Amino acid sequence: MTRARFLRLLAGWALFFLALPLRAFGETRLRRASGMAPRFTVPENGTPPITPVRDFYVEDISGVPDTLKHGAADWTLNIGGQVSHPLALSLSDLQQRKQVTRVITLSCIGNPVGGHALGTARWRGVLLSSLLEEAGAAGTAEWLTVHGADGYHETLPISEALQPAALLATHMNGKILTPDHGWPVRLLIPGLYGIKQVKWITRIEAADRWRAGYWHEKGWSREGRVQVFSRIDFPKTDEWLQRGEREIRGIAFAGDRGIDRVEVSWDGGRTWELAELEEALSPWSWVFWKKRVTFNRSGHYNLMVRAADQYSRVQGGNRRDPFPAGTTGYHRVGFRVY
Ligand SMILES: Nc1nc2c(c(=O)[nH]1)N[C@H]1C(S)=C(S)[C@@H](COP(=O)(O)O)O[C@H]1N2
Ligand SMILES: [Mo]
Repeated sequence: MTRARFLRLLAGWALFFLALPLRAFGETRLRRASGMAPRFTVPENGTPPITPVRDFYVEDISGVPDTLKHGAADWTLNIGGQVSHPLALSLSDLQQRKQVTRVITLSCIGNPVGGHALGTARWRGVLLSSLLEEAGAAGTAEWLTVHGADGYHETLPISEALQPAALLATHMNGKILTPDHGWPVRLLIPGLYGIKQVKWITRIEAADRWRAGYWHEKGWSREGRVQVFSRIDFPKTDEWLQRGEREIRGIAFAGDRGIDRVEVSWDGGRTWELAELEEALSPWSWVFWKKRVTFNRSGHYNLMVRAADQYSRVQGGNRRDPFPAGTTGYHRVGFRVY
């Protein structure tokens, strides 16, 4: 080896080792910025219309707050700020108000393509609009900041909070909320991602100023509007199917905008075929799609799905990271027929 060649090699290795910590630094920075990690499991036997509480994904910044781990006899919900009649409500005050039930799908903004960090439940509670009216918040205030007992807070436009299905929920699928899903009270506002759906609520403040929430400070979306999402549940990746007639299926979701259509493609997105839609459980829930397919030929198949909402906004095809505004991109499944 010549001296020049040796020096060049040496320089190359030196650069490589110098670059290693830099690269690692870049990656942790990215991970810290986007660091949302919803916990979910993939159901074995398909997706039921209503997600059982034990299978419902969980996401929060530091778990159930200590103050709520052993009951909450003295829990109070304060509604204040720019209101004419500040309210301090106990849990029984809240339960004496008119109760409504809404089927609403909740999705984490960190849910990946094909992911299960979304679920649908029957939420029962009090309409947020009725409490805001009672407190006289509809005047000058434009924003609502909602605080959780863990220090988490989020701000949203009052107009969102006044929509007819926005709920302060105390019950999920007919039972009192479990601690990890926000007992005693959590927010549910159709159309918005989970970042806005504050759990363990202690205080709601009407204000004329917007305030950055926990995830927005880390670079996530300010509005948190749900993107059009669709997923293939059957077949699964690498599954083996017997030849013959089969029903492929999955779900689609677009927040409060409703699903207009779902299409599947077998050729990587060159051509699309309509799938059949089941009736939505509610205007705020996911929709199930299915399609009867006859597989005459054995071999490998690639299936892709996309959806459009009722405003004809077609799901984006570019596979974008969930950070910062929710994922786009088509779910693909490769499987075999024998
Ligand atoms: N108080 C509080 N509320 C919170 C959070 C949190 O960390 N603290 N996380 C939010 C996020 S990011 C999501 S996706 C949903 C998840 O609700 P779940 O755990 O009931 O599924 O709660 C939201 N509400
Ligand atoms: Mo989330």
